[in-house]
This record gives sequence, C-alpha cells and structure tokens, in this order.
Amino acid sequence: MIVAITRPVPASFARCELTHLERVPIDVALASKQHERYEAALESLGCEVRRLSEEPDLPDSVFVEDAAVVFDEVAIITRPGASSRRPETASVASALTPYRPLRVIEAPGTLDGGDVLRVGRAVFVGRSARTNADGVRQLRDLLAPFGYTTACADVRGCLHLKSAATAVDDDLLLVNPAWVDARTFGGVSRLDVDPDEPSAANVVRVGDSLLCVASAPRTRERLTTRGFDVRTVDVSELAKAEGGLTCCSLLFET
Ligand code: CIR
Repeated sequence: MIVAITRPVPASFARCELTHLERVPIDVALASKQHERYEAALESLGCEVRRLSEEPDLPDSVFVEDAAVVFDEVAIITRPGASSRRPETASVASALTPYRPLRVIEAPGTLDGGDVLRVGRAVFVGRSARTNADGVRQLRDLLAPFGYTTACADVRGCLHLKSAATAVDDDLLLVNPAWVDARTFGGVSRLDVDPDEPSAANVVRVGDSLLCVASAPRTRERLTTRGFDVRTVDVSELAKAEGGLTCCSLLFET
C-alpha cells in the first residue's frame, strides 16, 4: 500500500515564506479546495491519504515534503532552512514513527525535503537557499550504509531541486534545464519540460501514473507521447506560495 501524508492548508497560509515570487493575494479557501482535489487525485491512484491535523500558526505547514525524506529503509527528519518552518517537523516525525526508523538532521545542517531527489539508489541534493553543505554531508552519511550515493546539484531561479527536476520513472527524469544543470544527473535519461512551462518539472509519481500541474498542457503531451498515464491538478493558489505538487505530500510504500 502507498501512504500519502498530507496536512491541510492553514488559515495563516497567506503569510507563507517567499523567495522568488512577489507576494500576491492568495485565496485561501480556493487553495484549500485545490488541496482537497490533490488529495482526491492521490486517492484515485490508490494512495491511502493520512491527513495530519492543521497547524494554524505555521503558514507553510501544508508543504509536508520539506519536513522529512522517506526511503524504504529509513525516514530522515529534516532541519528546514527557513527557521519559521522548523516547528513543522515534530508532528511529521510522530506520523512517520510507525512506518520507518527515524534519523534527524542536526544543527548547523539545514535540509529541505524538496531538495532531495531519489532516482534508484542515486540521491541528488539541491544546493539551494534552504539546504547547506552540512545538511548534505549529514544526509550522505545517513544514507551511505543503505547503499545510496549522494551527489549535489546546483539550482538557480527556483526554490528547490524538485522544482527543477523529478523522477517519472526509475531511470527517467523530467527536467527544466533552465533551473538546474542537467549534466549533474550523469547517465540518467532525461525528458525536458516545454520551455514555456517552467513549473512543469515538478510531478508526483504514483506507480505508473503521474500527477502534473494543469497549467502545463504541452509538457503533459510530451509525457503522454512517452506512454505515461498523466492526470492533472490545478494548484494555482498553492503556486503563489511557491508550492508545487510533490511538496504537498510524503509518499511511501508500507
Ligand atoms: C517555502 O518557501 O518554504 C514555501 N512557501 C514553499 C515550499 C514549497 N516546498 C517544496 O517545493 N518542496
């Protein structure tokens, strides 16, 4: 079974952290609706959605991906780069305790889950405003005993590595080459997003299906041409907070 941990959009959502975007009004009720449809899409793909309690005073708490990285063998509780987000991790750690042994990124390391991209046994970590060298070193040390190799990827123009690239298959990445140097990924095969759809690289993979943002029809076409079953979700209000699709869930097999 695939579990999807999610958390509702809080009433304080409009006070989210912003790095690359200007603050614009967010319709929090619509953001909540879009988030519910996202959860419904995960359920329609067979996930069991485990919705955590709302964290009313943590504006970015809907973006649970950043609080942990779940591997088959272990879950790593992060230390988010934005200090406003650090209180998000305790409840995520409790939720993961029944499923995986936990390890923790400690100060002075910082790591956001959105910067960690796994492709088979290769792990790529974004060197971003949120993830520092010590966070990468700790992640590498924690994962090495399980046979994972960890390499850095420089990102530019976006918040996290997974804004720029996600795995759509065990050996195929969907990439926006404007935001990450694709040579970083060595021999892994790559499909580029349509250049007019920069946010399209952030897709959620559930089994053989993909969730893609509704605002990326051309990239969707590229994926369907390759034989993927692609569903779309409109997350326009979540995008105003620099959130994408992967950041709204923690997905793992039980
Ligand atoms: C932040 O700046 O932390 C939030 N406003 C957005 C986080 C999005 N997370 C992600 O893409 N993994």
